[in-house]
Amino acid sequence: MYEVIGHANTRAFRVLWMLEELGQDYTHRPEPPRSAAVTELSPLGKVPVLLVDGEPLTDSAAILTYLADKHGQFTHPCGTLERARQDGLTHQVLDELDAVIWTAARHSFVLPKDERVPEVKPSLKGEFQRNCERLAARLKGPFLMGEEMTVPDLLATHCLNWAFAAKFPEPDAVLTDYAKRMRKRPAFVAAAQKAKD
Ligand SMILES: N[C@@H](CCC(=O)N[C@@H](CS)C(=O)NCC(=O)O)C(=O)O
Repeated sequence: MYEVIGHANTRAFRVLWMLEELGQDYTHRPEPPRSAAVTELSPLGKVPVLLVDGEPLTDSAAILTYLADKHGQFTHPCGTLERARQDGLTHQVLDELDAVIWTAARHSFVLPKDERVPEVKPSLKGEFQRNCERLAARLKGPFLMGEEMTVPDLLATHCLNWAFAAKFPEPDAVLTDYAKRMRKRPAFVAAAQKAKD
């Protein structure tokens, strides 16, 4: 019933990890972004795409939220204050971590060569470090929301790993320890294996 489109070394990793956490069956098609197969399913040509009974869903945060709501795990219920706080954290991670690393990636290899401004990267690295401190200040327990792992934990851990691979400065001990703990989860390890297959 679920098919994940996009290589595990892209944001598709987030969806693979969530499906592993949920113990759901899925198939995986590691199609590259902007390929004909992806563009047919997603108007922007971006990955991940999740096919649910053949129906395409796009955007990793929307997909994780859908899966969490549908299976009643890794989320607070809709319409609660806790859910609004959880969604606030999701947006904080997207605005302050994802967007900053993505801008660095765009100016490294995504944009056409004549549109890249590599000089922006030191500024992005500084901004990322400050934003990590702001996220660490909101860490309430073993997970961002406290005792329960929720959608923003998957997004934040993925961003921290991505930043590490992109040679961004290491965040402070609080977030580094958090990311190390998250990476040890069996579902994370199973999803990471997909990147090596
Ligand atoms: N907000 C989207 C971003 C998706 C995205 O930009 N994916 C990258 C791969 S990680 C991509 O497909 N890039 C191709 C492009 O920008 O044209 C999400 O979280 O799914």
